[in-house]
Amino acid sequence: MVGAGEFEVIFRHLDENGDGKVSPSELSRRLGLFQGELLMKEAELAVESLDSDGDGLLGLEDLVRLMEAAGRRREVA
Ligand SMILES: [Ca+2]
Ligand SMILES: [Ca+2]
Repeated sequence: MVGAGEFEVIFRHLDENGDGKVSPSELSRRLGLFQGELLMKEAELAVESLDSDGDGLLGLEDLVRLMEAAGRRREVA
């Protein structure tokens, strides 16, 4: 497992009801705080494209891949 500690903190922040999975509505609500408005539909599409096991929810491993991809884009800084 890569960088479990730091990602787990972010993951727990996103996982509002603490069931260990981030649903599209949780993602939309939490990211909405930072990005102004993230439409439910966009959140659903994001989850769909990141979801590795097809249960329609994001697990910690899905979030780790998302963060790693985002981190690579920021490497310029
Ligand atoms: Ca949840
Ligand atoms: Ca999943």
